[in-house]
Amino acid sequence: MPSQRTWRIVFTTGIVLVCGFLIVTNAGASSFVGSAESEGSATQSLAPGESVAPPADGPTVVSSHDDGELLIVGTNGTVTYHNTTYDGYWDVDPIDNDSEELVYTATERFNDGSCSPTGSHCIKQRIERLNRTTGTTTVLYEHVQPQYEASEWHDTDRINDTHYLVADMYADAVFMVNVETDLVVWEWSAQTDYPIDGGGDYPDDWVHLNDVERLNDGRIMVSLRNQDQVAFIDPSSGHQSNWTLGAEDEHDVLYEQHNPDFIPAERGGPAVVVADSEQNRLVEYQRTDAGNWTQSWIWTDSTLQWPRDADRLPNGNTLVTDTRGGRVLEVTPNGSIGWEVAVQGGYEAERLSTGDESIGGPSAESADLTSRTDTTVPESAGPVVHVRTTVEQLLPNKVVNGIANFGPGWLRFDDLIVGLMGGLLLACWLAAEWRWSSLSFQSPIRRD
Ligand SMILES: [Ca+2]
Ligand SMILES: [Ca+2]
Ligand SMILES: [Ca+2]
Ligand SMILES: [Ca+2]
Repeated sequence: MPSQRTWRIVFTTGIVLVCGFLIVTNAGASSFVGSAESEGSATQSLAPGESVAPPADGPTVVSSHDDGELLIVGTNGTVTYHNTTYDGYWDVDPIDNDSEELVYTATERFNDGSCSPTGSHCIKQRIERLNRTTGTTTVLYEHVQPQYEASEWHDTDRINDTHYLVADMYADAVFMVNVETDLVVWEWSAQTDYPIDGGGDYPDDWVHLNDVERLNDGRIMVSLRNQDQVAFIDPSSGHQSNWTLGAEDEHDVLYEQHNPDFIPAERGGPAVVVADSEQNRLVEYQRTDAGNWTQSWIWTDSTLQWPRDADRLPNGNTLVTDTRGGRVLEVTPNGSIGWEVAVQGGYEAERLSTGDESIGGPSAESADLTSRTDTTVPESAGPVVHVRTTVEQLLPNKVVNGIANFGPGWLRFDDLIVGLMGGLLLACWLAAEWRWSSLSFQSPIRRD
């Protein structure tokens, strides 16, 4: 039996190794531009203001709700704008082709009831406009709702100066509001066409309606994340079930997706490019003449984890927000990575000067994009990345992504596992010390 001294050396060594691992793997990470491992390149450790190569062809705006950040990264990787006013920043869009003006949704949670007449937990949903040259922000629309597990508005689609479509996460609905009069002029509720015993728990996080987009033909496309599908609504005749992409629990098509973008026939569609989040991949589906959807493109690599945005740019590149992979990257038509910047916990990104989302981008089929499904860790990656990725790939994606989402944005899966091992080691040490000591507990009550 090893002596107490030997056991103490073992415990001390174990805890020093755990601390050393956490320090080494997180060195260089800052709150918004941290470190990322990329295919075929060494680990980048970027501080705000450091540049990445090759340069992008325009500034990129990125939103995050992990730490509540809106930032703009210049063409050479320099952070030129950074705002942390609110708890969460979600969709951000350039206004038309004027990249000086942006519009975004931002949320602020109140747990003291100060924004609610009923005194309960509440959330302020805002649509704001930013002039990135002057830094001036203007609240266009503000709405207070009760706070649920997932109640933040994730997306708006600007129709014109006065009208906005809102993806109402709280009400599981989509509506168009006149932001000058505050009047809602049109609304579609998911309850009209979907049973409440599908999706997530009703009413807490039933649909998780996370994206809305008005198509050129006037139809509205919405993403019903918890139903694993993208739905099409005709404002006059209603839900078009023969257009639905995906189906509940058909995870080989879509699995709790984010940010679908419609590519119309004039740019090689109809097609929908989408971040298939729980499958750790980006996919595109092409609409056939027979009225079916067929997969026309797929892209993933060993780093991609819970992506939540994919914008097809006019040059055929795809701008990707890799939320838990910790980066925003650009995938080129031949499937390689053309540009990359390390961003922890991003929600979505826009390349300014290329328009809103995938507007102007060609379909994968018409641009003959090369797919990629290889998730082999590159030789150049360090041993920590090899071990982490191997463990992650052995577990279901939903488990790994769920654990990653449980902690703060910078916390990686391996940090959590190693941290838990460290905590267990410490608990064993304390238990052993108590057993070795002469301490004993006795009841404060004595019975004569
Ligand atoms: Ca956007
Ligand atoms: Ca939008
Ligand atoms: Ca979209
Ligand atoms: Ca985008």
